[in-house]
Amino acid sequence: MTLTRICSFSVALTVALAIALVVSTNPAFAITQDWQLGFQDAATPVAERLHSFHNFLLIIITGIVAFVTVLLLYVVIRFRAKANPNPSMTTHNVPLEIIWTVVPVLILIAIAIPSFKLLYYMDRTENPEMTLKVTGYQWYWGFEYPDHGDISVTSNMIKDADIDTSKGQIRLLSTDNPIVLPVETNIQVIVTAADVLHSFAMPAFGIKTDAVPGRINETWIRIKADQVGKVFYGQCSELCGQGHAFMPVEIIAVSKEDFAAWVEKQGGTMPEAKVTETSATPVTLGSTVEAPAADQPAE
Ligand SMILES: [Cu+2]
Repeated sequence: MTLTRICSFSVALTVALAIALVVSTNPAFAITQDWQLGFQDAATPVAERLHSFHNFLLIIITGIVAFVTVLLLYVVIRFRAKANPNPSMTTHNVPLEIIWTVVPVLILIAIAIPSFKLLYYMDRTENPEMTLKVTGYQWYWGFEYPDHGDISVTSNMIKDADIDTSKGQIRLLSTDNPIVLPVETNIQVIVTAADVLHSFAMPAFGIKTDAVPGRINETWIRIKADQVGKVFYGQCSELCGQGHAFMPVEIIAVSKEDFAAWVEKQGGTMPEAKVTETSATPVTLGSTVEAPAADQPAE
């Protein structure tokens, strides 16, 4: 096999691999599909950016793997004992050594800059319109809506025997109390745990945040407008004991109007227009968020 052939074969393989991994399916439900390649569809801007960062890295690593493979094959064939009976005694090549030091450094810088930008983007939303408090328990999730009259919802997995597929329930993922979130809303999510470590993960939202007893971690969600009516599933992602695999998260994305109706049904109240006084709520952690709703009780 000539070097040109090896090269073109590697390039073809690289392109095919990249296309196969980048192309994602378009599931009707926001869950992982059989034979799916790639991620679940992105339902938030964070997930969108994570996917494009992933695709960017995929191109870089595919290029590196292809380059190293071609180089190795070339060396193995060209410099084998039969083809090259008198090996060169060269031990140093200054320009080459500079290149193979500088190029990897440049590649790492090219990765680090978008990586840090994304990390800070994912960290928190500057203008939260509402807060969702998530608490991990052994082995279920508690959700509170402090801005909506302290609604509190406990979500347990539906047991296998009680799963009703005619209602669209999914084994190991459906819960008895799915939580409801509005689309097009900056939702500040604060995550904690009441017993051991858990992790609140929702693949379609691009979030996975550790739930640590005695501490509050923060993340955020803004569900895109075209996701109305979709049901999203996530799971605890920190080994938390015997029931770890049985504490799914089920979130239904609804329009703002439907969310207000749901809040009312839960016995909560929609917050009035936000006041501009300084927030006294500890959950804001010294951020520059707007003050909480006027009817939010002091904590
Ligand atoms: Cu857990």
